[in-house]
Amino acid sequence: RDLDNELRAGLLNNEFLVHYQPLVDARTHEIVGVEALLRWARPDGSELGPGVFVPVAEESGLINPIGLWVLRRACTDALAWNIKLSVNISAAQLRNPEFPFQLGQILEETGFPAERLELEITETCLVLDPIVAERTLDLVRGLGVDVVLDDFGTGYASIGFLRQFRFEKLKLDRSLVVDSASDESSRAMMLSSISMARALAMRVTAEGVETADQAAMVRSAGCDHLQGWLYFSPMPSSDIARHLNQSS
Ligand code: G
Ligand code: G
Ligand code: MN
Ligand code: NA
Repeated sequence: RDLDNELRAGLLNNEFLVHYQPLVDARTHEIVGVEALLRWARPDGSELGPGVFVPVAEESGLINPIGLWVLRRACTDALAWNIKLSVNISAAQLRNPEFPFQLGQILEETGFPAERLELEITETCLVLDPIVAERTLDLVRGLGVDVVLDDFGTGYASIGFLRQFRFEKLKLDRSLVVDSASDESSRAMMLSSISMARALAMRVTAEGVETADQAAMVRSAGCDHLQGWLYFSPMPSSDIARHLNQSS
């Protein structure tokens, strides 16, 4: 409850910020996109990550205005970058019937091209209320925005589930990437996830790539895009602009 009041004040007082982590092409290592990651710089000088406060904001519904703030901020920051932008969306946002219309409004206000935006959702967003989720995702796609299944390999997402929702992309969870470098059964699961994604015409990103060994393995397994500390850590928007200028 206390944290919830602080979050409410934080939104009014502009205490949130968005960092961006690049995704690179698995072959060329060029930056092909960024993932927007929310941070909270509190008045006492401490910084909190979304893992701590997003669950609280989800419970109170405050994630709805916070999530819209993130989208507006990220679409504004990334407007001049000629790459994809991924934004994480939580279950409560996906359940909000207003969401697709608010998203359309933000695209219009900021002038951000819908084809460059992707929304990252997790399977928990979908299992709670698959019918509402499917309708919302249809409206989102109608705007021209892609949908990405995040954290794949941590939960229970079945093949039927992937067929039903037809994601444009799949993100292999960090734990799967880490474990498959050392463990045979994790590697088998990763390889079958990738071939399944291919069969369904989905692109695949490996996240949490920290070592050259992991990178070699996920690349040879057929991942299209790589993300992780080996390449880039999350950084402020001004640093992204600098990296993009250097590589062009
Ligand atoms: O950046 P960090 O590792 O602290 O992120 C922890 C979790 O918070 C990740 O699962 C990430 O998907 C989620 N997250 C980051 N930014 C946002 C955001 O803007 N909205 C939502 N709903 N989740 C976010
Ligand atoms: O759940 P989601 O995939 O959205 O979470 C992304 C989170 O993973 C971000 O908070 C980011 O800080 C973190 N992250 C990004 N790259 C790495 C990495 O190479 N290793 C680890 N341990 N975490 C990472
Ligand atoms: Mn994510
Ligand atoms: Na993830």
